[in-house]
Parts: sequence; structure tokens; C-alpha cells
Amino acid sequence: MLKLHGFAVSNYYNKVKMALLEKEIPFEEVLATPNRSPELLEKSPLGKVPFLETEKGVLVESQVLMEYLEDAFPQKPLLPADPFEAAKVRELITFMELHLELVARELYMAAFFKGTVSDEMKTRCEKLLKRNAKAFKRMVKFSPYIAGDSFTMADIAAAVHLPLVGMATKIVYGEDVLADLPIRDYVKKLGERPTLAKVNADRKQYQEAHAAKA
Ligand SMILES: N[C@@H](CCC(=O)N[C@@H](CS)C(=O)NCC(=O)O)C(=O)O
Repeated sequence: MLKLHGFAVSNYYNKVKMALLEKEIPFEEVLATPNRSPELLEKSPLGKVPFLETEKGVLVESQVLMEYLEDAFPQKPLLPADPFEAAKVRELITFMELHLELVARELYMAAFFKGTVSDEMKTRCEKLLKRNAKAFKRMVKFSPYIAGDSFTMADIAAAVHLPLVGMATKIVYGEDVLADLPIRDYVKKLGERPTLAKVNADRKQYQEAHAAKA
């Protein structure tokens, strides 16, 4: 059986977990947190999560995992059949991860973990995020899904990444860079799917258990 390694607060882990649930692929969850131990580096070369253990070996990088699941388990597709439409879905995911989430990630330490981020970094990220959010607005449809009328893997990526980008920027800059977009209602609606409801419930449970331990 497939084994998904990671932890329930990780947005990249939750992306793959939601895809597995949507596609109704049996899998096992294995708790792993990022670190540089030789055991973890053996499976995940950067010590990051998620990674997926398959019968043929381990795969890293969440989007590679998504594409593998799509190819190996074609049931309940998360990409349109038309190659151009499928490319538009992939385009949205790449954009969200490279130009929004990865930039906002620089702020997470200050936003969520009581850490600090230099003023220089804050200024750089703000400039980039404002420009990128404007570009993103031109790409999204929300009709009712992010890429159009069907639910795709871009909605999964959006559900796990966009609230974090919004929250981090609201906390650090006092302004949500995605405030112009209907993210709150869209993510709330997606949360009615049993798959995202489970991902959210598991995340909450993990956070509560962690807070209790701390
Ligand atoms: N590009 C990677 C990003 C994964 C990632 O950044 N995971 C975080 C947890 S959400 C992590 O392991 N961070 C630890 C680190 O960067 O060292 C993917 O798509 O899988």
C-alpha cells in the first residue's frame, strides 16, 4: 500500500493527502517531520515532507506525487482530459507554489512561529507578493472552481496554500495580499467536500495535540 509521509499541518502534505482521498486510493499515513537525519535524507534528500513510498521506491516533491497518482490511478481524474486545459490547471499550480506560497513562506517564521524576519526580507516579499497577486488575479476564474467549471488538482493546491498566504501577509503587513479575491467563500465551499473536511479536521487535531504537549 502507498505510504504518505509527513504531518497534518504541512500544506504540501495536505495537498497530496487530499488528492489521495479524492481519488479514493488506499494509503497509509506515516508521521514524519522535516529534519536532516541520515535516515530521513535517505528517503527525502532535502529532509522535507511530504514523500511517498510506493512499491517501486520513494518519490519526493508534492507536485511530482500528484502527477504520479494521476498517471498510476486514472480513476476520478483531477486533470481535464484536454491537454491544453490540463496545462492551464498545471499553470495555476506552478504559479501558486512558485510566485505566491514560496515567497510568502519567507514570512511564516514571523507570522506563525514567533520568530523574526529581517525588514529587508519583509520589503522584498511585499513587493513581490503584491505584483504576483495582481498577476494571479488575471489567471483565476472561480466559476465556481479556480480553473473553471470543474474541480481539479488546482483547487486542491489552492485550498491548502491560499489561506496561508492570506494569513501570513495579514499578520506581517496588516494587509492580506489576496484580499481582492473571493478566497474565503471559495475555500469555505471547498471545505464542504468530505476530503477537505477530513484534512482540516486532522490538521486541527494535530495542532491541538501539539499545543497540549507544548
Ligand atoms: N517543493 C516541496 C515543498 C515541501 C516543503 O517545503 N515542505 C515543508 C513542510 S510544509 C518542509 O518540509 N519544510 C522543511 C524545510 O524546508 O527544510 C514540495 O512540493 O513537496
